[in-house]
Amino acid sequence: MKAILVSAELKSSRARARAGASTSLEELWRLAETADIEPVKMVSVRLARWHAATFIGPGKVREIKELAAAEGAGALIFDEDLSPAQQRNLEKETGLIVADRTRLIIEIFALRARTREGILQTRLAKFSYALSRVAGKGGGLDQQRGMIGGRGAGEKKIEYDRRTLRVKIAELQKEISAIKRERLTQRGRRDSVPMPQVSIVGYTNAGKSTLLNNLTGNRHAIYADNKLFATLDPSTKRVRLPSGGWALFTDTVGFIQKLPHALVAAFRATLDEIGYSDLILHVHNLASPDAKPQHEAVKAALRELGAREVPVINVFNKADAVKGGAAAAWAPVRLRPLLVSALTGQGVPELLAACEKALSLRWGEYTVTVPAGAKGLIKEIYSSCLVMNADYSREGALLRFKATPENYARILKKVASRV
Ligand SMILES: Nc1nc2c(ncn2[C@@H]2O[C@H](COP(=O)(O)OP(=O)(O)OP(=O)(O)O)[C@@H](O)[C@H]2O)c(=O)[nH]1
Ligand SMILES: [Mg+2]
Repeated sequence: MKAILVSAELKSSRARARAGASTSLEELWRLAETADIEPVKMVSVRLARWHAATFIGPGKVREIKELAAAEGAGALIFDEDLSPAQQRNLEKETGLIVADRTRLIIEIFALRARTREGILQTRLAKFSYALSRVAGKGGGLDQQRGMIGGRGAGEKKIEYDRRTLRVKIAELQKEISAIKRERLTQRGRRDSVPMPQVSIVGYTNAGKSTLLNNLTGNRHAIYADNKLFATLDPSTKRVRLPSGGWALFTDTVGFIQKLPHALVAAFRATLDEIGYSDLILHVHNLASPDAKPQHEAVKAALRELGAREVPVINVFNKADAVKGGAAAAWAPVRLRPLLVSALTGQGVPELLAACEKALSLRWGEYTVTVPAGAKGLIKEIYSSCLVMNADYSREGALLRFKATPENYARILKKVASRV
């Protein structure tokens, strides 16, 4: 279906806000394409004031309706959130389907989710969004009628809708936490050796999945594509660090400006794990002219998730796609530029070295004598620690290694049970 994209701003808004609106509208264009909608025109309207009934006012509604007819468009998509009443009024007056950015993003998530957890989370976001739309006071006509003569039919229906949605939301939340628990115990079983956890985060399309594919040496391990929200479901891979130890890297859903709150809340079960990781890799797309606002949007999302305590390494990806100076124009890049290309592999060894260094800040140096015959335990130490020296004798192996204090405590316990 063809669609016209609309963004609105007040004439009094500052120039910088206006520049932001135009890139936001371009992003909306890509979002529409991702949802298999064919955008045909972008319209920015500047208003003296907001209009309660139709958001943009009768004059602009008429103009856009004519434009849609001329372009053969069947839908209008607004960059700003519309109230349920505004959406209804606009649909009535134009005869077109009217949606907003939030609804579009939720639809894309619904198209993209593959795992059971992702599908349930998207459904949860849909219901929460719907609930926020029936919960508003003074919204529909029916509701107003209900308010005059006691509990009218409209009000009863809204009460009913609200209750049904709440029940569904509670059911979904229960199911999601059950899946999360299951996932965590499975992972716990699989990785009885505690490895450091690294979360890869960043704006959608920054190259997170491509980077993890590069790190694992398998270009097709995770689906990566030039689409927004190509990957929604988290995947965790084992990655070898330069000195031989292993770490678990997790690629997850990307962020976007104005990410709907209902989605962040619904994906909480997945996103919370970022806050529990040992290190965050924040991947930036240097090839995007919006790298800086994207950086801010991701930082705001991390703050909202409460991941403030975790150390962050800023990674500037797609270095192959920018010519020399372009990257340096952006201030944070000058601080400590870790330029990489997930496509060509440029800068990846340096990135891994930086990860190891950051992770090893928590490591201590320990010496343990592993009794002879405990081959499995020695193997475990080699795979979860950084072994610096090993002396073998008849009594066993004297190992000097670096490890996290938790891992050392675990190893000591195992050694004690062998002697
Ligand atoms: N030129 C260039 N393109 C890259 C690089 N890394 C990724 N890309 C391309 O950028 C697009 C997005 O890459 P993804 O890895 O899917 O991005 P993502 O961050 O996982 O995106 P979402 O899953 O949508 O949030 C793909 O077309 C990649 O081929 C790079 O270093 N250089
Ligand atoms: Mg991805």
